[in-house]
Amino acid sequence: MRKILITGALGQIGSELAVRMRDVYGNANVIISDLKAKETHKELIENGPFEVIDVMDKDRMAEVVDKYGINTIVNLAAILSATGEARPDLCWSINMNGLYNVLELAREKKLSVFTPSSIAVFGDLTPKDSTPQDTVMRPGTMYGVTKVAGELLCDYYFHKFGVDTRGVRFPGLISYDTLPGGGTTDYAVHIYYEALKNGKYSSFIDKGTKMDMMYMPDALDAILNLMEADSSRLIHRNAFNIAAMSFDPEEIAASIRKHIPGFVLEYDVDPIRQAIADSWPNSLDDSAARAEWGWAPKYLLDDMTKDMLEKLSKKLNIKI
Ligand code: NAD
Ligand code: AKB
Repeated sequence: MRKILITGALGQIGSELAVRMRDVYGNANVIISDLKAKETHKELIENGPFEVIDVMDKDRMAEVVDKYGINTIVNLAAILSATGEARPDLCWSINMNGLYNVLELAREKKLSVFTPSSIAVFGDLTPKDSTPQDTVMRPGTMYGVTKVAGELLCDYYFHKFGVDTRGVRFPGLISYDTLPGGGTTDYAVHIYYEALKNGKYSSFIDKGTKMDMMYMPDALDAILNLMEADSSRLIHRNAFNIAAMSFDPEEIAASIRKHIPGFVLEYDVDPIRQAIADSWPNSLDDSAARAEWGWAPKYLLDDMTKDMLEKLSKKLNIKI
């Protein structure tokens, strides 16, 4: 039976992954942790074990691993792309040293590790459309640098020490539970909140800028399915391209207008996040993930929009 520790568990992915994993593995077998408890996640914290862990503190992480007999770490503690450009020092420090501590613990205590990579591993020299699984990776952001280095470090720990490391390159993730934490793709979440609250949204990403995106239920399936996949079939174990949909701000707005016809999209482009978006692919080729562990997303743009608006209108108590 798995005993899982999730770091950075109160963030956008972790807050939903924890619920899903507790359904699958049992509440007592999924230990969630973050820098501190958050009032917004009271229910999640009270539903099962919660521990305060800073991933920079390896001894504290080891103490929790021993306390619960952890055999798997899902490492979600990180600084994302936009915050990473504002604080490159912090981004390097947490993304690299945090992961290093997790991998060292995994080596010492024979644990499995899942840690997500990102479309941010790619850069200006990468083919933009149908970006291949194995291609040029010269990212232009500190976040991207840490994600490429993280993929390589996970490969190293697998080949050198036999640590069972796995990961996917997530595109921008869209969800209604927890707001995203300082990324470039965050506009595609904010747009749904603003469409419901104000009927309009001012996008910091420009018209015509396509990026790969995914609805959170598919992202959670990806984590669970890859973690449970047959190890002998995994050639690209730490760095699978996975894709679901690709759109620009006008296309997501058109999808929202099917439910909120008067929705107005305006632009107030942020040059920093725009430059990041311009350096990322338009769409990924995910054939390796499909072949090696059966990856298949369920949500396309219109399915996601319908579900997002239904769920958010309940959460915000706003009728469409
Ligand atoms: P998030 O910013 O929403 O959450 C990160 C969490 O980590 C936060 O709760 C934060 O408090 C915590 N944290 C920060 N520093 C920490 C530290 N030193 N010790 C312990 N916890 C710390 O991020 P997310 O969107 O949930 O992303 C999780 C992982 O998935 C990251 O590795 C990210 O790069 C990757 N990813 C996310 C997306 C996305 O669109 N959300 C896309 C690609 C990859
Ligand atoms: C970000 O925009 O930084 C993240 C990512 C794609 O890694 N959502």
